[in-house]
Amino acid sequence: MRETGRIIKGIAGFYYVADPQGHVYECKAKGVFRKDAVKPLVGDAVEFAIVDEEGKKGNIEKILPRKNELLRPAVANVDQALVIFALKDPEPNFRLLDTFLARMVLTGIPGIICFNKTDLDADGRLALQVRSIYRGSGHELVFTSTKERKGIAELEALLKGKCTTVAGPSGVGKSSLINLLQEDVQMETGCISEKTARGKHTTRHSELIALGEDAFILDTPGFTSLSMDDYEKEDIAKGFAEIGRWENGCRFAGCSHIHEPDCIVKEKLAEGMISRQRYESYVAMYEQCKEKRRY
Ligand SMILES: Nc1nc2c(ncn2[C@@H]2O[C@H](COP(=O)(O)OP(=O)(O)OP(=O)(O)O)[C@@H](O)[C@H]2O)c(=O)[nH]1
Ligand SMILES: [Mg+2]
Ligand SMILES: [Zn+2]
Repeated sequence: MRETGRIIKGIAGFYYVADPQGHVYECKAKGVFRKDAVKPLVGDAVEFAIVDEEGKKGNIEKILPRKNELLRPAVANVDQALVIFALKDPEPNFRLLDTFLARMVLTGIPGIICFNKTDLDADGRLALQVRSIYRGSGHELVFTSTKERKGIAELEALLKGKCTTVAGPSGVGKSSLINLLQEDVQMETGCISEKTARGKHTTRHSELIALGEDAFILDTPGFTSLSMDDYEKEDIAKGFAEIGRWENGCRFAGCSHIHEPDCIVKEKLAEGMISRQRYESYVAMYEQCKEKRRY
C-alpha cells in the first residue's frame, strides 16, 4: 500500500518519514536514486510503501515535485529561512550572513535575520549597530535571548503558518531557540551535559519539527563557509535589495558599482543610504566571483 508523507530526518541511508497522522516510518530509498537520480532531502513530500507496519518500516518509492530546494542547509520545500547569528560569542561574520541572505534572495526564499544572545549586549550597542547595517536590506530583523527568554513571542509570530528552515554558524543558539519554541521535542544543545560529561553537542543532521498546529521548523547543522561560485558576478547585486534597486541608474550598463564613474550606488553609499558593511560584502562577493572565472 502506498502512503504519502514527509521526510523529517535522514541519517546514514535511512529516511524518517512522517505520515499525515504523525506516525514515523524508518525508510530506505531503494529505487529513487537509480530511477530519478535524486537524493531525498529533509522536507521532501514522498510516496512510500509500508514494508512492516508493526516495526514501522517502509521504502520511499517516489519524491513528489519540490517547491524549492537549498544546498546549505540541504532541505526542500521551505517557505522561508530564519538565519540566526549571535551578537557575540561567536562574533558575527557579516560576510557569511550577507552571502547567505543573497543566496536566499536569489533563490526566491524570504530570509529573516535573528540575532540571538542579546543578554551579552547589555548596553544594546551591538544591536544598534546591526539595526543600522540591515535597515535597507528588506529582511525582517529580530533579536532574541534564549537565556533571558526575550523576543520569543515576536519570533513565533513570524513562524506561524510557515515551514521555516533555520540556518547559521555553529554555537549561535539555533537548537536552543528551537527548544524554546516547542515543548515536546528537546534538541540537544551545546551545553556540557553533567550526566554524560561527553562535551558539547552540535547538531549533525537536519530535522523537521512541528511547532504546534500550523508551523514547522527545521533544525540544521551549523556551517562556516558559503560561496557564490554557482552564480554569475552580475547576479550578486540582485541579492542586496538596497543595491539591486538602483539597477538602471548608473552611467554604464552592467556597472559593477566598484570602479566606474557616475555610479548611483556609490553616490547612495556616500550619502549613507547604503551601509558600508553591506557594500563591502557585495564588493568582496563580486571580486570572489570574478576571480573564479579566470580558471
Ligand atoms: N548567553 C547566551 N548563550 C546562549 C543563548 N542561546 C544559546 N546559548 C548558548 O550557546 C551555546 C550553543 O547553543 P546551541 O543551541 O547548541 O547552538 P547551535 O546553533 O544549535 O549550534 P550547532 O548545533 O553546533 O550548529 C550553548 O552553550 C547555549 O547554552 C543566549 O541567548 N545567550
Ligand atoms: Mg544545534
Ligand atoms: Zn554603479
